[in-house]
Amino acid sequence: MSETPGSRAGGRILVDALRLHGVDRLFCVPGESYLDVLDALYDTPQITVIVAKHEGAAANMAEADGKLTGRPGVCFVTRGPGATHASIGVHTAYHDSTPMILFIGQVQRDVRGREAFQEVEFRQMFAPLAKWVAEIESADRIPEYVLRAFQVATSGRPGPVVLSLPEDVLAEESAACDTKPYRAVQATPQDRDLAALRDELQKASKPLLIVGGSSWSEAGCAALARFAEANALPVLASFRRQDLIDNRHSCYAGHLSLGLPPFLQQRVKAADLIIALGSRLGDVTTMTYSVLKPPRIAARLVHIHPDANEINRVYQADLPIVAAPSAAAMGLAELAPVESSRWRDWTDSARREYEKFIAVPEKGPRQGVDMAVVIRHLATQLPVDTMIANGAGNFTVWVHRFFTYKAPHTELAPTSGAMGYGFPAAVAAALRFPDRLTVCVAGDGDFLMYPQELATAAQYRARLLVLVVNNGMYGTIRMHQERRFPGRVSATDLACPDFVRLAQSFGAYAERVETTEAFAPALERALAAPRSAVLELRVDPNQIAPDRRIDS
Ligand SMILES: Cc1ncc(C[n+]2csc(CCOP(=O)(O)OP(=O)(O)O)c2C)c(N)n1
Ligand SMILES: [Mg+2]
Repeated sequence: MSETPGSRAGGRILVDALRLHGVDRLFCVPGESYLDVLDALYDTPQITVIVAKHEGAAANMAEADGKLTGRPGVCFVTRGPGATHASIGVHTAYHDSTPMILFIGQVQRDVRGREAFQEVEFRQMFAPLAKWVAEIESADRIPEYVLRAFQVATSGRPGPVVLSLPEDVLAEESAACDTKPYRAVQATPQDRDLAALRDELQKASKPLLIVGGSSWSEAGCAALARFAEANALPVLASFRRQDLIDNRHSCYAGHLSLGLPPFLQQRVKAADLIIALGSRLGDVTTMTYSVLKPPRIAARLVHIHPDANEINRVYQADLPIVAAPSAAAMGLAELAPVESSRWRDWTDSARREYEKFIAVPEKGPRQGVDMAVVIRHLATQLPVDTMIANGAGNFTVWVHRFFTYKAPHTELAPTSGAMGYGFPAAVAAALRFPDRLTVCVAGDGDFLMYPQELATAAQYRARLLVLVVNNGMYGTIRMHQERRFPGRVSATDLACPDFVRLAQSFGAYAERVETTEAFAPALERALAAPRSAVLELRVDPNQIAPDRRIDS
């Protein structure tokens, strides 16, 4: 301890700063490089420390926590090995515009640049992955850097910040003063922007609202629904932003996802006014820029985005508006509705097409569990605030098509397409909202990225349900392989463990489900279990997508 009154070790200054900025939980894998932080946490009961078993999982957990709360998810890892593992969560936070801060224990200052033990130059490593990356070079400046990290992560287009912490900076004593708590700064639309948008609507005959982006508030989502309803606007969700409007709403018309069905392609192409609200109109949402062709789309374009740098980046907007999506939605909901009778049929037919699309197809798989029936069952039987988490793989096609998201902050799905995201995200969700149900739907390949996080779920008593969709392969890649190199299966088979025994060994409730009929009773038993549950669903490997088989 220091003699100087008011002097604190860097680790203590840092943890005090976290508290001051409202952090109540962090995810980590420990390392000797940040012992001073761990020591300060020892007597900081206000911050719960969740120790994951792999930094990839810890970072995904922090990302999911940031996605659910709108406040930066916080993760701590150690030097090169920890940071390289954790980088996937930073990448996802960037693509998903999620506020997140990754703190990395770094080698001490006087050995920097010698390729010291586990040393990496993080400012270079994270330059293209993070919204901002910095190394704190003196304990005196910890409060300043941490405040800026929170500010950058949450303002404008939210995203990940990486702070590197040399070990001796964390041990250094300093009389540095705390800062004020951060305040997220968001742009609001100007009245003349809103009036111009209303003029655009008045001139339109086939308007379409494409919603996306992050950090929507519940009030923002409610305003979005009011605006759509008052103007009878069809609403499409950007890639993996399906929870912004209740999918049962009469204006909701579908999801701009991978493998976009022809009816949605045509709908987007036929619109004469696109209002992109919060969405970047990215690669997947636009079917690799084919349904909306840059630089000028056929329709008029109103582009509302929180980051001025996104405006005219790819698409030339007729009306650019810099505003946070929720603030924009609230402004739009206040506008006098325009006369919408001329596009009633357009909106109603969009809804009818969507409803037809989510009905269970008549032709199901030839064996095993029918995922369309399973996901429709979940959609109709689970509480409306159930959180659904997934990673990447063809199993997600069933989830995104047949599940109806009904409330904000119920979809935990990486727009980055990162396998392994869903399960750690679900653990974080179950810990954040223990009174809500959390369901992770994972492919066999997807789940095998971080199955050991069952130990984390058990350790912190997170209760969640995992559905492992077992087709014995990396189905997505096999699908692409069959298209380009038919019959030449290479590196896409999976040798799976016994998922039931694996889950049981971690103390979870587990069952194998082999038929569609067996699913509903197994689900009931799993939900009644007093701990986390894993249901392994055996599915037809040839049924590679809801409407496509490998063998025909
Ligand atoms: C971290 C990561 N590694 C690799 C990929 C490439 N990839 C995308 S989907 C996929 C297969 C997923 O397999 P599985 O989870 O079993 O789902 P399935 O497609 O069989 O339904 C792979 C390897 C990825 N998206 N992310
Ligand atoms: Mg699979």
